Amino acid sequence: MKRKVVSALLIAAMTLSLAACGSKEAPADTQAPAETETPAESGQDEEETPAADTGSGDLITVGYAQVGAESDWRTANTESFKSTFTEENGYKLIFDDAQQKQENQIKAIRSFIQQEVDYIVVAPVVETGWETVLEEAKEAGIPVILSDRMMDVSDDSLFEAWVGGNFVKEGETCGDWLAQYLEAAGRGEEEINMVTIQGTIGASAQVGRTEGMANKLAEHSNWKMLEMQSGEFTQAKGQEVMESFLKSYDDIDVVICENDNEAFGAIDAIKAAGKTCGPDGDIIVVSFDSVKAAFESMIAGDLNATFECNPLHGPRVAEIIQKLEAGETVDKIQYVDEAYFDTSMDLEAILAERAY
Ligand code: GYE
Repeated sequence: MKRKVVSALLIAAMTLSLAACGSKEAPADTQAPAETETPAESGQDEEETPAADTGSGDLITVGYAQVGAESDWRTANTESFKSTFTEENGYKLIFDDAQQKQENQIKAIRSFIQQEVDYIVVAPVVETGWETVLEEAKEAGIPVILSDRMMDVSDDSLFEAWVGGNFVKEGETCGDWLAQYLEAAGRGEEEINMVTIQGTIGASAQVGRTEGMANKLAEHSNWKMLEMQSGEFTQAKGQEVMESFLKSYDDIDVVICENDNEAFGAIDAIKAAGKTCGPDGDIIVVSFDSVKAAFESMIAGDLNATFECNPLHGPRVAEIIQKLEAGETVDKIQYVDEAYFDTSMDLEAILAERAY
């Protein structure tokens, strides 16, 4: 899909806000997230897995080209696919872990084509560079479904549908939260120095979250982004990047981590440098995903807030496949409802119900 098509769809969806996170204790002034236009089911509850029609005894073969195993989010996403696409549910899953390398994903897709799978599912590492291999899938007559991250392709007939999070919106929600948090702390007019530990450069989750935050930075002339560097969505790299930021700047007020695992690394680096973080600390730490460990980090007083990105795409992709099998049309772009969480909420109670 061309960037401008993606942008138009994002803008259309962004005019509608995110779904309410269900907590009664969200900061009063923070915009309550509301429903998106074509929301896929929110993933917090046990989701029903649409079962394949196994009347003929045939299994539907699905090749899943997964990004890697870089984060808790990714582990939950893999688990969602493995527990959905089971023989019991009428599927044969061929799972490939690309270790965060696009060339491995391209190889995996070619191998799925050779194996004549019924569907190819891709969580693309980065947005660009997919045309050739998608053309090959199209020529072989194999439908491709994208989940999690987007692809930037010129011809959107190269894939059937995409389901994932609204990353720009997540970044904007983060910026809005920060503005209100600083305001409530009497720091609304203060010069605020920020750094960003970005995700994998060129991944939709990185591109969108950075863009969303940049939109909010533009609204606050007293916010200064000192530096942005990629932490590759991993805890180890997040720690390394934060260590180098702390060496370069002694006046960081906020660190934006483009996923929770990077935040865990950043928190370790902050503590190792003899500084403190969290609601009572020197540095405000915010991140994206809202995995269980992020709740533990907020409860421990280290992380300030986390902006949700739902990884439970297995049942959503199965639903798309079932519709395609039945000859029905599917929504091309399907955003998932997402929330945010911060230390003003009853985190223990939310954690107890959390699916990932
Ligand atoms: O935020 C991160 C993972 O693409 C939304 O990838 C996903 C991101 C998620 O590694 O933790």
